[in-house]
Amino acid sequence: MLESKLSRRTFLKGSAAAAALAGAGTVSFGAWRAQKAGAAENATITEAPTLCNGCSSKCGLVATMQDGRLWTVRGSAAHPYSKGTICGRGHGLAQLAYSEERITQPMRRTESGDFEPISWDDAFSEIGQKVKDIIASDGADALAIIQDPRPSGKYYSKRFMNALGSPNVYAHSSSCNLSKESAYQLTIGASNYSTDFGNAKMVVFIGRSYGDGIRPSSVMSIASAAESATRIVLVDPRLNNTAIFADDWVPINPGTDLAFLLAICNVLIEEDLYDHDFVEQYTTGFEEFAAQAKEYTPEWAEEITDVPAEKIVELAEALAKAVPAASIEAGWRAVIGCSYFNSFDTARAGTAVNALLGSWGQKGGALLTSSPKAGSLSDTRFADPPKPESKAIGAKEYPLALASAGTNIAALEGALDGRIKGMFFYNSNAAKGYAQPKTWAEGLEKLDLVVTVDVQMSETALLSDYVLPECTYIERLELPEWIGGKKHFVGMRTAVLDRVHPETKTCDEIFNGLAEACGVGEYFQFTAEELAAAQLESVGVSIDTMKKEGVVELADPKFEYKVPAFKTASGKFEFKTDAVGEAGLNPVIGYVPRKVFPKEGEFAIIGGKQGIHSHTMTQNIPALNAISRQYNMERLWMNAADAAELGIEDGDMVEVSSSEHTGQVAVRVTQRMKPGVVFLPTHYGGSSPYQTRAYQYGIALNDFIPFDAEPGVGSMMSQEVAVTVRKVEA
Ligand SMILES: Nc1nc2c(c(=O)[nH]1)N[C@H]1C(S)=C(S)[C@@H](COP(=O)(O)OP(=O)(O)OC[C@H]3O[C@@H](n4cnc5c(=O)[nH]c(N)nc54)[C@H](O)[C@@H]3O)O[C@H]1N2
Ligand SMILES: Nc1nc2c(c(=O)[nH]1)N[C@H]1C(S)=C(S)[C@@H](COP(=O)(O)OP(=O)(O)OC[C@H]3O[C@@H](n4cnc5c(=O)[nH]c(N)nc54)[C@H](O)[C@@H]3O)O[C@H]1N2
Ligand code: SF4
Ligand SMILES: [Mo]
Repeated sequence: MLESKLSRRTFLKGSAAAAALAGAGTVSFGAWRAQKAGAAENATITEAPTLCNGCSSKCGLVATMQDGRLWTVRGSAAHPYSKGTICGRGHGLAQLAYSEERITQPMRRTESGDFEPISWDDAFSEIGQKVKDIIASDGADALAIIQDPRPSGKYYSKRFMNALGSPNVYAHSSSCNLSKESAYQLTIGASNYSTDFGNAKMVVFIGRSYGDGIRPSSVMSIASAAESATRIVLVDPRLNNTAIFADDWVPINPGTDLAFLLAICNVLIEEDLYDHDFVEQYTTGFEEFAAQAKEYTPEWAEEITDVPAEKIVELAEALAKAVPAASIEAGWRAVIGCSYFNSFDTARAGTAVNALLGSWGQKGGALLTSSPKAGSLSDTRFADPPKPESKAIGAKEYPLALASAGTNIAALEGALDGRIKGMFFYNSNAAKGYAQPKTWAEGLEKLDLVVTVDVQMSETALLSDYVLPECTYIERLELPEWIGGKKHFVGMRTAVLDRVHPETKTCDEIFNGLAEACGVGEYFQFTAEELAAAQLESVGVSIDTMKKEGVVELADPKFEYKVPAFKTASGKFEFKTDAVGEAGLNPVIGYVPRKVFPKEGEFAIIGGKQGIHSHTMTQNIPALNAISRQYNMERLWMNAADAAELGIEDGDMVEVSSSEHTGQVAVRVTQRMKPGVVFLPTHYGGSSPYQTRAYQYGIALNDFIPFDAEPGVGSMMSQEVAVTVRKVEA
C-alpha cells in the first residue's frame, strides 16, 4: 500500500516532486498582504465577479485585484441568496491560489511510490494509452469517474465517461445527502425542499445546523425568523451553534430520530390533528401508514430516543396549532443524508409529518420550487455522445440510489471485486471522505489506472498513478450555474485572476486533452467559454453581461403558494412506495432501528461541520488552520458528567477506539452534549504529508467506521459505530 511506504521526509526532502509544488516565485498570504500595505498609491485596482468554490452554495463573490494580484473577496450583492455576504471559508479559500502547497504540474507515481513531475503531453498520452488498453481488455464499463459536482466538472465528467462508452459516473452523495435525496424523490418527487422562513410559525430541525453547516442565505433566513418569533426547535444530541436562534433543544439518542418523527405522526393521527383534505386528495398509502403508526406511541419512542413522551406530544400539538406555517426542515447530511442504516426512512418520515400537517406548498410551510436550465443548442459540436447501453455499476445493487449520480460505494465495490480497472477523480477527495479510507486505499491499489484532478496533494491524489493540477476556481471560467427558487437566476464563475502557475490547466482544458488522448476528441471540439456563451444565449443572456454582473435574473417562474404537483410515480405524496418494497425494504414509511447501539462502557459518536472549514478541503489553508489551532477546534466534545466518571478534564488527551481504528485527541468537556454521546468535528486528521499544516492534526471520524452501505440507497452510514474513550496518562 502506497501510504505506508511514504514518510513525511520522503515527501518533503526537496526532491523534484517537492519542486513541482508551488514554491519559488510565490509568497504566502501574510507576506502578500504586507506587500499590499506597502504598495504604491497608484496601483491599478480592478474588480470582477465570480462564484465561490468553498461548498455547494456557490455564493456570488466580487474579487478585487491590485496590479493583477488578488487583494480581497467580498459577497456579491447581486447574488439572490448570499446577498452580499460570504462565510469565513469563502474568505479563506481564496488564499488557495497563492498556497505554497499547490500542485503546479502533472505528477506521475514512480515504482518506488514517490511522485515525479512530468509534462502534460506525457501525462495525456500515457493516460490515453492505459484507457485504451483497459477498454480493449475489459470494455469501457471498467472505467469510472467520481466528482463532487462543480458547474464545469459535472458536465465534463459525464461527457468524458459517456464518450468513452462508460455509464459509470458518480458523485459525492453517498457521503452527503444520498439517503435524503432518494427518499424525497420517492415521497415528494423532488430531491429537496425549502422552508418558507419569512412566514413560518414553527420549524423543527432534525440534526441540521445552519450555525455550523453554513450557507449564508440560510443563516440570514433563520436569523430573521427568530426575530419575528418563529418557534425553532433543534433536535440534536449536541447543542449546536444554531442554538442562538432556537427556542428548544431536544437532545436525542443518535440515530433514533425516526422513532421521534413516527411518534409525532402517531400523535397527529391518534389525536385527529392531521389535515384530512390534504391526506385524502393528495396522498397515497395513508391507510397502511396509519395502521402501522398506531404502534409508534410517544411512550414507545421515549424508550428508544430518550425524549420524554410529554415533550413529543407537546411538540406535535404545537405543530398542529401552527399549521400550515409549521414543518420539519429539509435537513442535509447528518441523520438523514448518509449516517445510519435508517437514514432513508428517517428522511421519508420527516416528509410524512409535513404531509399530515398539510404544509406542502403553503405559506410558512415546506415549499417545492423550480430551477431554470439552458435551452436546446443548435451547434452540433455540443451534441451529446451516444448514451452508453449498459447501466452503471450499482444500479442493480442499490436501486433506490436516486440522487443525480448513484452511489460511489458501488464504484469502490467494483474496484475491489475487479469490475472496475480505471478510475478518475475530479474535485473529490473520496479516499479520505467517502467511506473507510483503508478500504479506498485497498480498492485503488487494485486498479490499473487512477487519475486525480486536484489543486493540492489530497489523500486521494496520493493513491493515484497520475495527478493533474487544475488552476484554482478563482483563475478559471466555468459553465453557468443555474439557480432555482421562488425566482430564477443564472450565475457564472469567471477567471478573475491570471494563472498563478502556468503549468496548471482549467477543467475544460484537462478533459479536452484527456478526451483527445483517449481517442474521443471529436466530442470535445469547444471550450467551456464557447459552450457557456451558447447556453447563456439560449436564455437571452450575453456572456459579456455575465462576465460583468456575475449573476443575472431570468424570466420569473411565477411561484404561487399551492399544493405542488408531486412528480412521484403516483403523482401524489407517497406514504407507501412499491419500488421500496421491490428493493426489499418496507414500502410503507415505518420504523427501522439503527444498526449499532453502543454497549455498556461505549459511546455513540457523531460528527459535524465547523463554520470555518469545508470537508477536508480547507484544513491546510494557513489562516483557517491557524484559527483551528488557536482555539483547539479539533477536540472531541464530551459531556461533563461522562468526563468526570472517566477522570477526564478539559484539554486532556484521550484514546478513542472502534473496531477499525484507534487515535488520540484532546477533549472538550461541555454541558452541550447528551451524556453517552461524543462529537467529533469532521475536518481534521489529514494524512497527506504534502499538506503540512493539516497533516496528522486531529483525528478523522471516517477512519473509525466499518466499510458498509445502507440497504437500497448505498450510503456510507458514517455514524454506524460505537467507540470507547479512555484517558491517556501523561
Ligand atoms: N462550515 C461548513 N458548512 C457547510 C459545509 C462544510 O463543509 N462546512 N458543507 C456543506 C454541505 S456539502 C453539507 S452536506 C451541509 C451539511 O449540513 P448539516 O447537515 O447541518 O451538517 P452536519 O454538521 O453534518 O450535521 C448537523 C448536526 O447534526 C447533528 N447530529 C449528528 N448526528 C445526529 C443524530 O443522530 N440525530 C440528530 N438529531 N442530530 C445529529 C450534529 O451534532 C450537527 O450539529 O453543510 C454545508 N455547509
Ligand atoms: N472527513 C470528512 N469526510 C466528509 C465530509 C467531512 O466534512 N469530513 N463531508 C461529507 C460531505 S457533506 C460532502 S458533500 C463530501 C464532499 O466531498 P469532497 O468534495 O470530496 O470534499 P473535500 O473532502 O473537501 O475534497 C475536495 C477535493 O477537491 C479539491 N479541490 C478544491 N478546489 C478544487 C478545484 O478548484 N479543482 C479541483 N479539481 N479540485 C479542487 C480539494 O483539494 C480536495 O482534495 O464529503 C463528505 N465526507
Ligand atoms: S457558504 Fe461560504 S464556502 Fe460556501 S460558497 Fe458561500 S462563501 Fe463559499
Ligand atoms: Mo455535503
